[in-house]
Amino acid sequence: MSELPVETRSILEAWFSQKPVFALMGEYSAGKSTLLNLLLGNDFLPTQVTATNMPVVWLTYGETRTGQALTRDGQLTEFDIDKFREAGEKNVLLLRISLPAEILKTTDIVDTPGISDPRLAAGALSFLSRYLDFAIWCSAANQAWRQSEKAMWTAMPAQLQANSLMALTRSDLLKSSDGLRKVLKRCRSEAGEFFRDVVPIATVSALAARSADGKTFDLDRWVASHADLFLAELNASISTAITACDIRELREVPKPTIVTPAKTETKTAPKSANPAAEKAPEKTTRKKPGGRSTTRATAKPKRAKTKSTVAKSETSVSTRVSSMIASLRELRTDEGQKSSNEHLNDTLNHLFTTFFSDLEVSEDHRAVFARSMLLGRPGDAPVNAVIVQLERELEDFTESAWFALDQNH
Ligand SMILES: Nc1nc2c(ncn2[C@@H]2O[C@H](COP(=O)(O)OP(=O)(O)OP(=O)(O)O)[C@@H](O)[C@H]2O)c(=O)[nH]1
Ligand SMILES: [Mg+2]
Repeated sequence: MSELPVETRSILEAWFSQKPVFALMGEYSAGKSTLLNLLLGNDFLPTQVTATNMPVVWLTYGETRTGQALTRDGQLTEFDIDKFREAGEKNVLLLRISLPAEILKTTDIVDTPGISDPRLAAGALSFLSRYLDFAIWCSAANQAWRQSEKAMWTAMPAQLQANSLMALTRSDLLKSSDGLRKVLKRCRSEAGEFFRDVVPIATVSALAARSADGKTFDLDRWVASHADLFLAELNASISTAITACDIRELREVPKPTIVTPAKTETKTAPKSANPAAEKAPEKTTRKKPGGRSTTRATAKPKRAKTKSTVAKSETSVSTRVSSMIASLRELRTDEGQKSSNEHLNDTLNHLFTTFFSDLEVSEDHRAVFARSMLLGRPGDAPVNAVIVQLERELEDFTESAWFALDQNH
């Protein structure tokens, strides 16, 4: 596909310069739009607006629902998003839609049409990759990481891959948690080098775990869908996208806050169903169009430099958790006085993903640990207070009766 005209590129550049942007990508019917609904927290879009025969849809924050169609030659035309089918015709490159969804205050999201022919996908989506911080590559867990997917994704630029996630969608269709573990292991081994991480998500179950108004949750179902792990990983990618921007001082973009159900209740009402939804700015001023940082998101996101890393496989879960507590104590001593909690956030991400990559860890442990880690995530709290809280969570976790029982199995 030929290079876009300069007018079109400068419009895309202007949009890209405002906020982090990530795309949902994957083959036909991989579950991209369903995942988008989960992230938006509401069915804001008319049905099928993101169906396969639609152009790329770029979602951004707006108090009211509005739509603009961008043609390849850089013409922008308003359209009624309830009549999106008409807008998708005629040389339209992408549709830009503003919606009042919390997550869009922090990041723009691009939904792409699923195309199973790698040659077509390369043409249809190649223009987009330079305007993305990362992508979530959706791959159906029951037939994950097919050759055609590999061909499409590995053609993407390495810097886009570095902070991207593979979402194993439809993970509920696998008959057992053992089945999921095997698929996860295979995908991490075969595709791990092309992604920051591979995470499962049973999107339909996660949607069902949340009430229609998005305010109450069936906690057990929510955790079983892996939604909390998935959202934590997504927030880590968004944080990296924000952090990697070297003009960060010019704007106050808060770290996304993970919102999870409260620990002690079985059903509760989190403040928001969305990641990255809290304390987001009403408007952002990253940089003028064309002034994008060149250092942004070019390197693989750093893993935290903890002094004691968590041992794998051969040690017991309790030893691993103790090691994590020790890591946190060291961090408390070394980092606690710093005003920035960036390093702590990195460390938590590291501990979190280390624990979850450990295939020896049982589902129950994962669920409890996920909650502990998420509750310990720093917001504006002083770093030391957050660490102390997290230490307590981990200690409670290892001292609980069921944990001891499980250890004796
Ligand atoms: N069981 C199950 N079904 C799912 C899940 N996620 C999506 N689906 C179903 O898969 C079908 C396709 O989902 P979509 O979200 O439209 O997929 P898509 O990738 O956007 O599809 P295209 O845009 O057409 O490429 C729908 O019937 C969804 O309900 C999941 O986690 N579990
Ligand atoms: Mg779709």
